[in-house]
Amino acid sequence: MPKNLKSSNKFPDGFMFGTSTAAYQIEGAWNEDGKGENIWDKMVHTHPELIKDSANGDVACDSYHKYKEDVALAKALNLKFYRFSISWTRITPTGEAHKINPKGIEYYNRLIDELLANNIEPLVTMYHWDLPQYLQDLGGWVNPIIADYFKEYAKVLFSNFGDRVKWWITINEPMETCKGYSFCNYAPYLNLSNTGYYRAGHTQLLAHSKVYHLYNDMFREKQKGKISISINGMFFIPKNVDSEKDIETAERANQFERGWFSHPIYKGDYPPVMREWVDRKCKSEGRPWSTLPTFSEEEIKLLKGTADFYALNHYSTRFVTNGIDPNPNPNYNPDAEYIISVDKSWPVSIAPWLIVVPEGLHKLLVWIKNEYNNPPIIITENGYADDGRLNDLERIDYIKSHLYATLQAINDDKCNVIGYTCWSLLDNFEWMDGYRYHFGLVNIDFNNPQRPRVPKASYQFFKAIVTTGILNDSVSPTS
Ligand code: GBH
Repeated sequence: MPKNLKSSNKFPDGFMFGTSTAAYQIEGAWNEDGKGENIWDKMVHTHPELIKDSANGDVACDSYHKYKEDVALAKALNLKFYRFSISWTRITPTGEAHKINPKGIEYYNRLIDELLANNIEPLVTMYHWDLPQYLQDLGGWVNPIIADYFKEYAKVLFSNFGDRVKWWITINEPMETCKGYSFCNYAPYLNLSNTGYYRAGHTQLLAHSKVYHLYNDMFREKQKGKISISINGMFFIPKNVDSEKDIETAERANQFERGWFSHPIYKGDYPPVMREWVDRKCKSEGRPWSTLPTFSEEEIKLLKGTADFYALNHYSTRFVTNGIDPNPNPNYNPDAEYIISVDKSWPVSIAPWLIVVPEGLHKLLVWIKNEYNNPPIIITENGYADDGRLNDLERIDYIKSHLYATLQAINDDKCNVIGYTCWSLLDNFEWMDGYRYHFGLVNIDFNNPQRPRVPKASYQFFKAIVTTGILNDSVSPTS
């Protein structure tokens, strides 16, 4: 980070700041007030050994009971919006929309009203990885019928909350959902290899487009909201910038990582390079069909143009070179044939995958601008993991440098970034990593039944930026 900010240090008027969270990671109350069982409930209870320290989200931050405290913390930060997700099985315990749980509707009504009473806009994720167990038993996301269940669920949400919710995310990080079907990274913890991986993605894309059209057809005129899907991933940069091969490989890696879900939504179909590589590989393996499903002409038409803004979740960056990794990281799709590496100078957080490369965010924002015709972008997640310490200077550095990268993209490259969301307001349940990694601006002691909330140094730091819209000298980069 340069000492003197060359780029203007002021965010554009109207730039929106928020924080982000997800139902299973904070709510707790896993079986209260009629909530049904979802795939995370099921996995943590039947296979606790899969989660670090056998932790679970049964209580988590207890936000189901303490949501007013969370909103007060958001209010004191001067946030414009608060991103949270709705627990599908609180609304419909089995995932079937003809069986609604009124207490679930009441909970989110109270939360939304509390936010609005404090002048904070809700930005609502419909699905953040907690599929109803009943729908999983039907096959989960590899079964195309789940797209219709999702649409019916979305109809319940628009009908009940759309009068007050104007920002919607259909699905959080569809690529990560797929890893739960192929690489055993998350619930439902299946290993269906690339067939499961791509099928789960296909159904999610169709589910997203159905919900987008449902909104257009039945709700948009009256409710006037905006809808997108939060797309995540590493950014890949060529290891050797002078190598044509590395440049081509990085582009292919980015298409497999991010184009997989963005290309259908912005251009109508899977990225050509992905189609070509997966089909060729499947053919060489002697498979009768490609593991990457195909969309019908009609589906392509329905997919194209189904994002009102680009919702980007981003944490880290990698170098790539061409080739087949002799020690493949099971989290990366082998079909894309690239080898990842890192620069030794890049700081590593407590979470080994979260390596700090702010210039990656800058480059990624420019990539999105060029690839998808300069869409409005909201960064719907960005944040840093540590051990939960209150004097969290590394988190401050991370946020500072990533906000500076965002300013560079806006000022120097005219990227249309309209919002930034910090993951997360509170320390929370970090999926397979249990409570080892903390991402909050606010600390929670998970051994204390009261789950006391204690703001960290980064909370005060973020508050100053949110309040002034300026990344000013007192918060200028330190390194
Ligand atoms: C987000 O996912 C989630 O939306 C959120 O729920 C979560 O709490 C937050 O980030 C923080 O993790 O380099 O091979 O080890 C981030 C998803 C998790 C994807 C880590 C990449 C590492 C792959 N990322 N994963 S690897």
